[in-house]
Amino acid sequence: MADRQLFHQHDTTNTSPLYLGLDLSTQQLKLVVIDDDLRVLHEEAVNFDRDLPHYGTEGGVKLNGYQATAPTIMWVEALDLLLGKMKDSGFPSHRVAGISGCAQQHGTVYWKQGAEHVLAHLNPESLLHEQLRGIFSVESSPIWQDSSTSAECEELEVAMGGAQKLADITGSSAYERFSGSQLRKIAKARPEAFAQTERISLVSSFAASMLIGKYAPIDTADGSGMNLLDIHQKDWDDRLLNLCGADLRRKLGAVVKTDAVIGFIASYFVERYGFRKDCMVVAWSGDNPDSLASLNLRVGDSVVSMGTSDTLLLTLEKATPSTEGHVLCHPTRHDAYMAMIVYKNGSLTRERIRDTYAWSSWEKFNSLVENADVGCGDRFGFFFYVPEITPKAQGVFRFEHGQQVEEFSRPEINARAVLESQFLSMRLHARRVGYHDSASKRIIVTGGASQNDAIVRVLADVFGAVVMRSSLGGGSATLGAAYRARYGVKHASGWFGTFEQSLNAPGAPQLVTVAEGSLESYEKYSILLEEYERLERDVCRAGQF
Ligand code: ADP
Ligand code: XUL
Repeated sequence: MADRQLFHQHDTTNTSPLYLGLDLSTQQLKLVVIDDDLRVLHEEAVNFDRDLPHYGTEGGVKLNGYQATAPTIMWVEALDLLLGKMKDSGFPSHRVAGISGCAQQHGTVYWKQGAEHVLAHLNPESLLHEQLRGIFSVESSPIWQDSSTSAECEELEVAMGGAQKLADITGSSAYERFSGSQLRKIAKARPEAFAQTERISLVSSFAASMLIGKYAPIDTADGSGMNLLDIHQKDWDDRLLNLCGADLRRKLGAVVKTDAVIGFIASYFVERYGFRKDCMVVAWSGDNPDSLASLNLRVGDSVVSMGTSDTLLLTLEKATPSTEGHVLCHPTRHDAYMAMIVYKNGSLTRERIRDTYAWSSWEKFNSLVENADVGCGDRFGFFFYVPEITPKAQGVFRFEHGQQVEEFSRPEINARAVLESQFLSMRLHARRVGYHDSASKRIIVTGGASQNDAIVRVLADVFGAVVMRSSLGGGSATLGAAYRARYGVKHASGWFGTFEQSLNAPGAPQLVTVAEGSLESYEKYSILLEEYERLERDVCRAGQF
């Protein structure tokens, strides 16, 4: 995809604007460059395990029982590494008019007293991680894979009058990975570190803070993943703030709309990497909101993103939160909301089945999937290798004709069962966040695993859906960020169209049909879904954590 012209350092004649989208995801920091016609010109990435092995992460994470963290300073080092790669290839950073980004949701970053002063005086002669080392009052950021805050979640729900009451305000009942319970845990367990904290950022606003050389505000879409924001008022809820730590309104700062321009790029990046001084930075958001922003969707479309986590996303005209799934402020429409269901056992779980039963090859995994029958002959598998979010359960459970068994007799059953189970769960739980279950609807797939045709065919069959993929490939959250960067700059420069109108350009993504499920398969899976729902209830009892 790289445009050779783009890296001709001496081509000073071309001054047409470029926009950057970044994504600080679980496993990597990614970047995409687009032009004013929305054409993708270049993609780049830094992989945390491979490119920064001295931090010792696995899949970008450090796991310790139910705790999941990432070294905050690793993310800092990744930013210079990525921009350094771009500079070395001759990237014309002077043409970049706007940058935005997104990040894994819910994770938190704790800046020590005095940190903003350091951010405002970064020296371009030395690297960010050399200057920001020691600046974080909590050095390991809790991330979305953490499930160590069940006690705090219960306390929050009780204090607010129940799970539904909390969901009515914040869009979600209490979830372990959400920032509110994480803050409450740190405030209680590490009161000194909490007291020394000047500012708390989400991973998204933390990365944006480095780019603008001052604390960046949290945006309303990613802010909806904290159990602290009133999604109707689009402001913090003071009762929840008080429950989760002292002085939180000050420590979290104001929230902004996701399309806000939050500042110009800091001089560090101008001097070290050649960005122009008037390069605007648009608020960063969560990776799921930006996945939604990257697609030219029609009313009624759903998005299934299959990255490290699996998620199902929908646009909602009205917020009707329940105790399942999440309702977030919409990233590109001020009058709408976004529904989301999240699974921790996504790609890494599929990989584990592939490695155990298919010689670590997707090709072999796919032929196993295609050699098993629809419904696996009345067999179901629940593969919650890590504590699952939807539903809340852990462990591996296999059932044959309603009876629990240790192992299936044929490897192909495991390969198909993991996919059927993941997609039946999506179909079951999607109904509870506003998905109208019927055949022939459109599902747009994104994320690494969306490139796999066998996986996509099972999804189409389970939902009886027309499954479509963007013509621009799988990494759509990064692209959503780039589109928002372009829109934010245009809007700030006096263009008054909507975000959706801004996507009306020659390079906009085309949706291509990749699989069509039939009414017949939809009906078959409707019957299987009843059995699945019953077994899921048993699994939740047996796999409590
Ligand atoms: P992130 O959530 O980190 O942004 P990506 O969307 O880049 O993740 O997806 C990464 C995942 O995609 C990997 O963990 C890998 O298992 C999965 N993946 C990549 N290619 C395939 C494939 N051909 N089939 C199934 N899964 C794949
Ligand atoms: C969303 C969630 C995950 C992360 C992954 O609630 O926990 O999808 O955003 O990056």
